[in-house]
Order: sequence, then C-alpha cells, then structure tokens
Amino acid sequence: MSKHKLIFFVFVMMFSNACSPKEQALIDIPLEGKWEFRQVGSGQWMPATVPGTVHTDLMAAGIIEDPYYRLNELDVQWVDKEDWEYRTTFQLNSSFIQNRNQQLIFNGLDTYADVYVNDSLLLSANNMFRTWSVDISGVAQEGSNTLRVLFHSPIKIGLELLHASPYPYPAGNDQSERGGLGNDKVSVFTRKAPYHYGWDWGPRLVTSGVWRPVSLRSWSGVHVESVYIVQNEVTADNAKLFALADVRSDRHQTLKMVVKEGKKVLAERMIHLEPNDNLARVPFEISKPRLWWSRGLGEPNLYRFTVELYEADNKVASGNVVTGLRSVKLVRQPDDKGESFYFELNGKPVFAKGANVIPSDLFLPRVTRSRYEKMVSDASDANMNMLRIWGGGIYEDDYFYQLCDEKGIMVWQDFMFACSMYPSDDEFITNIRQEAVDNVIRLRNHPSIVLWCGNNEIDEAWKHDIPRGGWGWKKHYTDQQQEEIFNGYLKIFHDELAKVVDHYVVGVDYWPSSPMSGPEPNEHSSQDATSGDIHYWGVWHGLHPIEAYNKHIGRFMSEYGFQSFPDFETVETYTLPEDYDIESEVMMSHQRSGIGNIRIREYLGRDYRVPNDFEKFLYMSQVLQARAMKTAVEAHRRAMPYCMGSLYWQLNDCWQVASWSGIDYFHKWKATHYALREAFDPLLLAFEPSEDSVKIVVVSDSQQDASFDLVVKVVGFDGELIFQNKKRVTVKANTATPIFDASLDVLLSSHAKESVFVKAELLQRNHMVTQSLHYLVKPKELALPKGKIEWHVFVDGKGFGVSLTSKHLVKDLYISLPGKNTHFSNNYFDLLPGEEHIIKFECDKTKEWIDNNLKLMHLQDAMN
Ligand code: BMA
Repeated sequence: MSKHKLIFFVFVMMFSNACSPKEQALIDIPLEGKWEFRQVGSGQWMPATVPGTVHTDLMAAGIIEDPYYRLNELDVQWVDKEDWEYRTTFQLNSSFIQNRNQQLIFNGLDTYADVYVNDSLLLSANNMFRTWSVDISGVAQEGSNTLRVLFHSPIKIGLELLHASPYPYPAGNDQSERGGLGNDKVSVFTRKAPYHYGWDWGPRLVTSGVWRPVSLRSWSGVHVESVYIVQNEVTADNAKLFALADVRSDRHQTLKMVVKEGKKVLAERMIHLEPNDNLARVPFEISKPRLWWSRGLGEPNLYRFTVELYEADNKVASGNVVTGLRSVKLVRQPDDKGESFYFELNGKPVFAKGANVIPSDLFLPRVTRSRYEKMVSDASDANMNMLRIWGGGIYEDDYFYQLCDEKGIMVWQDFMFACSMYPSDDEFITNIRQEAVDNVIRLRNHPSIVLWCGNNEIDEAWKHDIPRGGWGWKKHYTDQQQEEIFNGYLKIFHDELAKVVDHYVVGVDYWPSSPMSGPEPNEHSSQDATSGDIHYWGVWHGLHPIEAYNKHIGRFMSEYGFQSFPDFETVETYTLPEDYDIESEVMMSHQRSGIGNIRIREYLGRDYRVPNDFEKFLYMSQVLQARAMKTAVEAHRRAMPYCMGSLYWQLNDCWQVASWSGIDYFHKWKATHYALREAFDPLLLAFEPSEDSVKIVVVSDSQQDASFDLVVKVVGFDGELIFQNKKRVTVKANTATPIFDASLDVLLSSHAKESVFVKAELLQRNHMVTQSLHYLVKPKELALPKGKIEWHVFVDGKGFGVSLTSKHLVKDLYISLPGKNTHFSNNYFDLLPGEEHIIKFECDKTKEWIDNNLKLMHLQDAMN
C-alpha cells in the first residue's frame, strides 16, 4: 500500500435489531475518517476534514488566511477558479460485500463533483442541495477501497453555462466583479447556495466540498428508506393518520408492517413488496392526541413512531420518525379590507412573530449543533414563534428543524431561489424538481414547517403585469425574451414546485413567491397591502422616516429591516486599530450594502445626533436600529387582526459585518434583539403615535380574555411623579384593544415634553405582568440629564450580577466587558430614576477584573 493510502477502519452498526437476532443486517458506515485533498494538478495531498470545504481545509493547511479577517477575502478569490480533489480509503468486510444492495450516500456535495470508487466513475453530481445515492455493488470489494471526489470549479462550469445561454440572467447580489469576473453573473446557472456568490450582508466565497455527511450502506432483503406520518385530519378529539413507508425490497415478498408508539402497537397490516421501491401505507388513529402547538399557544408535543417489518415473527427492518400532530392552514379569505393572510394552527389564528434566517456561516460545516441550539433558543427567548428560512441560502440542517419542533417555532420554508431569474431548460427543471423532492421528503415530518414558499422576491422584482415595473430587469430583454423568461418562471414556481409540494406533502400550503398579493392571475404581483405578504423597505431603502412603519402595514409583514454595526468586541475580531473608522477600507469591506453607511448616518441625523467617535458610532447604530425595529413590530401588532405576521430582516449573520441582523456572527445580541424580546412579548402595551395625546393599545396573543390593573405614570427625568392613573381593563384574547387615551394637557400639567417619560404597566394582584416606556419627542430633542450611575458587581452562583441605579434617567444604557463575548441578561435599556436594575452574566474572569473593566455607555454620553 502506498504511503498516501490511508486505511480507514469501519465500524459496522447492526441497526435496530437489538431484540431480534434474525433482523437482517443493515450496515451503515460513516465516512468521516481520514481524508486528503489537493488542488488538481498540484500533486501534493494534504489532510482534509469531511464534512468540510476547500476553504477551511486550505486554512487548516496554512495555505490561506482566515477570509473573514480584514481584507483577506480578496486574496482567496482564486480558490473557486481551481478544481480540487478529495480522497479516502475504506475497508469493507465480507458482511458488507455479501449484502445484495450496496450504496454510497452523499447528503451534500458542493457542487460539480465526479465520484470515483476504485477508479470507476460512478456519479457526476451537479446540485449542492440534493442527496446523491450511488450503487457501488460490483465496484466495491472486500478489503481496501478508494473513494475519490473531483470537484470542478463552479466558476469555470458557470462560465461555460453562461456562454451557452441565449442571454444572461439578472442577479444583482452576485458580486462577480469582486470574484474577478467582471459582469459575468454565473450564480443562477448552478444549484448552489446563492449567497456564496455574495450578498448585501455577505462576502463572496464560492466554496466546494463534501459539505454534509457521507456514508456507506449495505443491506439484503428489505430496507426502510424513509417513513412519513401523513396527517389526514387532526383535531383535539382525534388524529386520522397513516404511516407511509418507502420500503426498498430486493425480491417479491409479503411482510407484516407494524406501527408503534414506544412499545404500544397502533396498527398493523400485511404488505406485498415488489423488487425495488415500494410505498406501503398503514392507517391508524390516535384519540385525544397531544397536539403540537407553537410557542405561546401551548406545548410543542412530539410523538415518536416506529415502523417495523416482520417476516413471520422476525423483525427484518425498521424505521423511526419523530413528529408532532397538528393541523395548519394558510388562511386567505376575502374580507371587508381585502383578503386575509394568516396561519391557523389547530384551528386557532396565530400572529406570527419572528425573523428571517440566513445561513450562519459561509463555511456551512462549521455550523455546529451548539450554534443551531443557540440560534433557536435566542429566537425563542425573544418570544418569537416563527422563522423564515430565506431562499438565498440553504435548506437547513435536520437539526435546525428538530430544534424548532421542540421549541414550538413555526418555519416558513423558502425553496432556494432569490432575487434572480433562472434558466428553465429541461435539464435545469429536472434537476430542481429532484432537489425539491429530496428536501421535501427529508423535512416533511417536521411539524414546525407550516409553509413552503417558491422563492424570495422574484415575483416582485420582475413584476410581470406592469411593463416598466419591478427592478428594471425587463428592459434588458426583447419582448419575446421577456415572455420566455417569465414562462420559465411560471413553470418553476407556479407549476413544478407547487406540484412537488402537492404530491409529497399533506396539509402544508405552498406560496409561489414572497412577497406577493396572490397567485391568482388577477392578483399576480400587484403588491398591494390588502392581501398576501409584504416586504416593506420604504424605511431604509426608500428613505421613508421610521414613523412610516406605522402607516405601511400589510396583512403579513414577511420582511422589513434596518442595519447596524456589530459591537466593538466583534469589530475587534476582524480589524486592527488602524481600521477604526467607519469608512476605512476594512470596515467598508465588512459593509456590503453600497448605501449602508449613508443610510445609517442619514437616519441617525434625523432622530439622534451623529457621534464622531468610532465606538460610540457603533453603539448608536444599534440603538437606532432597535428604535426602528421596535416601532415596526409594535405597529404590526397594534394592527392585529388586519395584520397577522411580523418577520423582520434578519435574525443572524454569516460573518462579522454591518447588517440588518439582530444577533451578530458570534451570537451576540444586538440592541434590536433585546428590544424585540419586549416588543414580541405575548402581552404588549404599545403606544400609538399621536402629537397631542398618549394612546395605549394592549395586544394579547393569549387565547383567553383577562383582566388587569393598568397603571399609567408620567415621570420626570429626575424621578418626579407628574401624573398617575390606575384603572381596571379587560384585555381581549388574540387581538389588539385600545385601553388608554389622554391628552398631553392633562398628563403634563406645565412640564416640558422633553424631560418626561410615560410608563405604562399591567398588574395582576399587584404584580407587574408587562410594562412599556414611551417618550414624547425624538431622542435628539430629549433634555437628557448628565446622570451619575451607581453600580456594583456581585458573585451570583456560577456567574455574576451587576446592580445599577441612578437618581436621573439614563437612556439606552449599554454594558460591555472589553475583549469578551459576554451575554448580559439585559442590555441597551433605560435605567429609570431611583429604580434598581440587576443584570446577570457569566464571565471567566474574577470579580476584581470585572470591577476594573466593566464599561458603561449611554445615550447622553454618546450623543455629544
Ligand atoms: C431583502 C432580502 C435580501 C436582502 C435584504 C436587504 O429583500 O430578501 O435579499 O439582503 O433585502 O437588502
């Protein structure tokens, strides 16, 4: 054996046959051992990690620097123009070889990959999102085998496809220039995560690699490939279900199929199998099912079902599935204002609260389980109940959906198409159809997925009904080409993907594009606010004032957003002190929206005073973003039930960058995420905009009416109580109700608007259940006092606490620890005069270190 050949010892798992020695052997071997890689033609093999990417392997080998640091991204643009090969060696024993069916299964190949086993070419893959299963019988042998995967440059192939195409397609986010390709936008031709080619929050890093697990499998007789629990009808009384098993058999046989929950047999039936693929169905019912509820409505109950196949009394194969029982519907019903657009879960209308999600890294195998756990619990901790997996990224890892199932977070799932037109030739269509089938089958047991959506913003960008409408793409094409491109669009998004969802998923709706007014021809792309979903970008892109969020409200706000910078500790991870200027080359390279800094400055000037200091600017950008997002969410929720959803753009980041995210790359909460935790509270006191009065609306997500004491106070910045009122209020279930309206003349007496705040609280048996603050003028007009903050740090179990007080109002108080990625239980909050505020946190330093290093920043200090 040559010294380059690596022996990989396999472990053989006798799958699910613990109780029956006669169950036939299913052998599953993960191929994660020793891999090597090299640039094609370079000769030199180096250690590789699988699952992984070429870029991360090159980093580990010391050949490239971290592309996220300073301007390094530019130095690694050569990587995507080269071909790369990966190899490993694996051992197979006689049991594996004796089984009649032997497969090599790739859960993800990125992207143009030729797969060789023992030098025989067995597969040429061309879609990152598909699962590739290769028959290796006859090629694999007992003993040592070699596996080699050759990745062709996605750019070289992309260019070939572009040159063969009758015309280029629009793809505004494809940063071809940065990749050295001029205006050649190749991303649309390749079924690969669109954001890899760049986006207005992400770098251009076009990866290659075995990005998801790869394994070997062999079996004889029969094998359960997958199980789907079809939910025909689910009510609180009864669930009518059937188990649909994809059973692979290598001969004619009749077996008994048994469906169980734990040890309890729910149903059984004899099934007749043909050689090859079979779909076997066993109906069953569960009376009084424990339903799956989204966060806030109830428990996200899950069931674990097993399907077992028996030959006489011998279990010969089995499969498991964890799912939740629920009925879900996208309700689009004409009403006096247009047409509703909301989700009904188990018969209850749900207001969707949450955010859009992008992939958490360019190098996807780095997104570990703990990062997914952090992301989903951060969403849940901020009272969110829905996340939208946006169409420019990936169909997420199974684990993400499992976590959403467990936490009661509903998922709006896009197919992976965004902000571009796409080819629609037969080969492309066949490829995306299979991509859709693979992912729908992989994900359809997750009760969290409540909608499949065709694409992001393509309907709106093309705007077929209005000749010069949309984003200006149509003018680059003749009438005939426009017709051709749009017919291709309809074929993909109104026909093929719709058919896949219809055929493979029971009980979950399909929506062709987000946003759109409706898929019916007369509604097509009309984009009004009275039906369908809306992406409202008037604030930010359109320079509308932040207050415009109060007016531009549709039936379901699936996108709206506002940028900010990450905090200083995060900025430090990609910069040197010489870069500490918002406009420096390095900072600009980590700000991918051309208008980003201009917009932040402009909006800061309108509502605040623009600081010159770098750190203060970062901080103020977050305070500004939080103000914008809080205004939007409160407006959407006040408009309930006309509006029934608010998903802001965007929850997370894929590297360290200025962006619309509420949580940065290191999972650090920005001011926005703290503010939205309050704005998404199931019981919200929201102030309505008004010049000369204070108006309060209470929004309740609860399914029951409830009574509270409402206490409204007007307080001076020095703590003086100027007005107080207490009254009993009834809060109606699942809607928004006005509960307070008083004129400023009454509330203020002779006090100035600039130096008071309004505090509203709901109390139940004298216990505060929720509270909200409100100011009567813009932040820059506030007469903020120069208050002194008293604080002391104390040890609190394994962590720390800090107690903060001040005699005067301290606005937007921000706490940080230099060089530390610390999560504080609260941050960017208003410290009220005379009220103690305690913040909890964890830190690996001593109390003394914290005493000496804790940093405080606040608005009166930062605004100059
Ligand atoms: C939205 C998204 C993204 C983009 C964001 C900010 O419409 O769909 O394409 O990142 O706008 O511009």
